[in-house]
Amino acid sequence: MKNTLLLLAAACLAAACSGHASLPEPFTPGTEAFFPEGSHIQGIATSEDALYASQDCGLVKLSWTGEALGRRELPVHTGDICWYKGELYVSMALADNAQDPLGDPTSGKGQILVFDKDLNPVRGVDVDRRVDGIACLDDVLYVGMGAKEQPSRIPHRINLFGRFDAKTLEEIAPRTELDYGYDTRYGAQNLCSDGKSIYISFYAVEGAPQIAILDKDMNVVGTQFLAANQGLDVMPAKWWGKEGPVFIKAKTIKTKAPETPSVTCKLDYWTPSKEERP
Ligand SMILES: [Ca+2]
Repeated sequence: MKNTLLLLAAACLAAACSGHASLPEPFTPGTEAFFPEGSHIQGIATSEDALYASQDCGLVKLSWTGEALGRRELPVHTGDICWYKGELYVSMALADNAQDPLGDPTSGKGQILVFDKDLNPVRGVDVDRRVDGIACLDDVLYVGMGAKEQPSRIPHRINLFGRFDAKTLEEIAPRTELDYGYDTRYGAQNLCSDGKSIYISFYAVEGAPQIAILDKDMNVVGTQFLAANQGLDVMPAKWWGKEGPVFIKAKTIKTKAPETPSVTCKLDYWTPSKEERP
């Protein structure tokens, strides 16, 4: 009996040391989770307990088996999101679409809003530009601020990024004019971090890598080919493989029928290809 218990303990220890919890199955949530008249998915954020998604009109919370756990409507353009130390950070654009039908992200103002795990507002700060694309690394929020110069829908090389203290939301560094070597349309779409690097997904020009990989000082250290403009995040570390971080990306599934609009998304995993990892 004693030997059996010892063997059992050894087996449990080996399982704990070797590894990794099984990844949740890729899934497509039911359409009831989303705002049916909202936009495509703008961003996703992972916690161990839930998966969050944003549409232009608000936030959505899902279980890892795809159940709808809550929604919060927001009055202005809700962009990319990130989860950090138990809070959900949201990049917002305050542009007036009636006056700005082309949706140029270099006009208008922005906000960074913070919510608790149940989507209750906690704090926020105004920003002098629209913001979209948000990730946190070492208590610093990295935030996309669109193209440096208008009109940003025209292919351009320079996009602006800001850095903010995650707790106080104070801007703590000079803005970065980022050129990762390729033209982009609009600014950053999604930012995420594996705790070491920042991954930025762009609408890149044809043939260019869509992902720029930066170190914490915002130096470009690599690129990857992946179209992921509707939500990209790193899975919590308990689900990483031996090769390192596992990413999750969202692709919107949207019906266009005006009488029965609906939105959901297909969620899939992705791992950066080795040769292009920093
Ligand atoms: Ca993000």
